[in-house]
Amino acid sequence: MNIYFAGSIRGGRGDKELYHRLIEHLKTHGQVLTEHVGDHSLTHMGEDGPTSEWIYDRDMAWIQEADVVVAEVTVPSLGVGYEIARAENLGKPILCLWRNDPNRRLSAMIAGSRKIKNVTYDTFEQATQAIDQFIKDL
Ligand code: 6K6
Repeated sequence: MNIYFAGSIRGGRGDKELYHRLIEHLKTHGQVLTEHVGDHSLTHMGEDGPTSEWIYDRDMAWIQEADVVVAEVTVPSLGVGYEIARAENLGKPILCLWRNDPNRRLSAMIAGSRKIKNVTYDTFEQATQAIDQFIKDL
């Protein structure tokens, strides 16, 4: 199974360690096309070589190839929102993981979409359980 994992890069790298751990878990289910999203050395500038046009073309091609899209949406990111919308238009199954925070609310564009499986979690184990259930239900 090809898995497209989306997480914030230029939107902020505060959750990069979490992305890395989620990607390691996703790899038990298939090939993660976007392993770089959990790369510790990748900063919020997200610029270690390729141009934005190259990144865009490659990521859009990977979304087309993906069987599922899993996004960690706690750190707001224009790119992640764009990828989710593209995946919706392509009819891909989408899981969005949102870490519970009483002081913030997930965008209604994600929380309100009937095409997205949205899961709010507190612990890492809850997030991985949500992934396992999402893949089991495909
Ligand atoms: C080179 C090597 C590793 O990363 C780079 C350069 N940057 C990006 N490479 C690949 N995908 C990217 C890069 N920057 C953003 N994206 C895509 O947009 C990822 O798939 C993320 O899910 C999403 C993040 O968007 P922003 O708006 O937070 O950057």
